Amino acid sequence: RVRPLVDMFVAFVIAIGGLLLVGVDRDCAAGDARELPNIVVIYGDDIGYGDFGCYGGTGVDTANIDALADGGMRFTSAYCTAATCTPSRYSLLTGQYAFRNQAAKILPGNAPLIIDTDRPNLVGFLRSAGYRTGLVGKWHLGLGHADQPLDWNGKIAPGPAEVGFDESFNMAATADRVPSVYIRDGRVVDLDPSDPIGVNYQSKIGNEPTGRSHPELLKVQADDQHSCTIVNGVSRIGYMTGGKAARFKDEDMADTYLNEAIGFVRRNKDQPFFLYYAPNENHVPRVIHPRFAGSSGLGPRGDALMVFDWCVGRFVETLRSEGLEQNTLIILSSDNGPVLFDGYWDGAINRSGDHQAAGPWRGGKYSRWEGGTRMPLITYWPGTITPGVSDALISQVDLFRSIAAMIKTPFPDDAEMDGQDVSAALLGHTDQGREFVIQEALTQLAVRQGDWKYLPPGSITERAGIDQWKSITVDEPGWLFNLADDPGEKDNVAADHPDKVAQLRRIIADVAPE
Ligand code: NG6
Ligand code: CA
Repeated sequence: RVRPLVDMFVAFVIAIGGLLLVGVDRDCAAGDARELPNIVVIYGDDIGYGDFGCYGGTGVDTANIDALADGGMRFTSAYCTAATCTPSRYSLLTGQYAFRNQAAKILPGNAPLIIDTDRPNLVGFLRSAGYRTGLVGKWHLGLGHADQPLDWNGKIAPGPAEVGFDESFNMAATADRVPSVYIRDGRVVDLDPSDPIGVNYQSKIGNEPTGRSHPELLKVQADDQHSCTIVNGVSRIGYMTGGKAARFKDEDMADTYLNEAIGFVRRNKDQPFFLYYAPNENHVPRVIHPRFAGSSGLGPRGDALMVFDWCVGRFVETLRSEGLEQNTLIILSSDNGPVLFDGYWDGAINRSGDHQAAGPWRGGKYSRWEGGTRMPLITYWPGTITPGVSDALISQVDLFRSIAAMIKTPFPDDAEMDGQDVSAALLGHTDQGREFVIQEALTQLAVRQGDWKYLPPGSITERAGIDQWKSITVDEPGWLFNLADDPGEKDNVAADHPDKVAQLRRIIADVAPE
């Protein structure tokens, strides 16, 4: 008669022990929503490999980011998928190379959504896995349907919500493109219905001054493409009318996004959350809040980096004060390489001093050279990630699959398969990342494998200083560089290594069949 009671007691002890184990061991937590780590992606804009102090940047004090690198993993061979914004962001969220989607090119502010909402993506995946998902900052992946005009004065959909974000506070595209307003959960913030918004990228609408007609009204002079409607003393790409009360002030944008990011964390701290925090810095126009203006000595571009660093510091401090730091993985990176002049005469070229925004690498935004896509990448998770520096080869297209592996939730069978599981490298357990990385600039591809970098034949267009572009032709059989001997990609050694050229060319042909 005593036996069942003993059995029950033993079972009870085992059950309690099991529960305790689950409580302390994150590895046992699969499927238990309460044990999932929070995940925050902090995604800078146009920030280059060499911009932060921890990557050798001089002239800008990035103490907060340097502290993340000191306490986490800092990667030296991490790549965004493309040298411009839209394709990189597309790949990060979908796990698909952007060149597979014709629409994944730099989008105007009134472009339709380019993410297929019927396919799995990182955000929807995390939501299904039990996460509360939030977007704060730059979107630039399109809004609305392709076959019907978008009404900016009603519900703006499909967009972030249909991609999987429970909460969103974002601008439509870039700060230099209209409409210059914030959108919260699919509706323009502070919109006065009696002053409806109109947007046009083909021809002028309304009778407001433009950069072309009224350059004397501008805070910063702009090139022709950036000389349409003036909002907040800055002429933009594209025309807009109405929405006066809703228009943003560039000077306040960083604080606005930071406060939204902090608000998201505080609201959702009692459940696992995923936050995609995408500040505007270092994209143009670089219109700096007075308390940071002049803080770097490098002009507005350096000042914008100071702003970014300060925001990162405040954000991490919030995680710390909320007691979330030990249970939050932060992934900090950028969407494409640096650019000094990008439409506005803000002094970035003249005032860059010794600061090498792309670090030791050639080129920057828009280019297939290393500077276009080799990005700063820091992963930070105190207590879980042991601090270090890693040269593991990583592409941002890997994040979806790697995050799925980290939270031990099966990667959907029907998800895009361009990404690989490099979670062990991201957590600092190994220096082994992917075998090769594909780089894209303006739809043209390149490949890096080990020390080798190969650019297939074709022409390259790149920004060549103020208001200029230059075209370079890569001739047959393409250009090969040995990055160990020649990090600046100056010395084409294709003729000496025909086998290497053929092998790398084959990688591109396999990944992207003509
Ligand atoms: C380019 C703009 C540039 C910037 C870029 C998008 C011109 C000449 N250049 O077309 O200023 O807005 O698009 O940047 O208009 S990105 O980081 O969002 O890709
Ligand atoms: Ca960008």
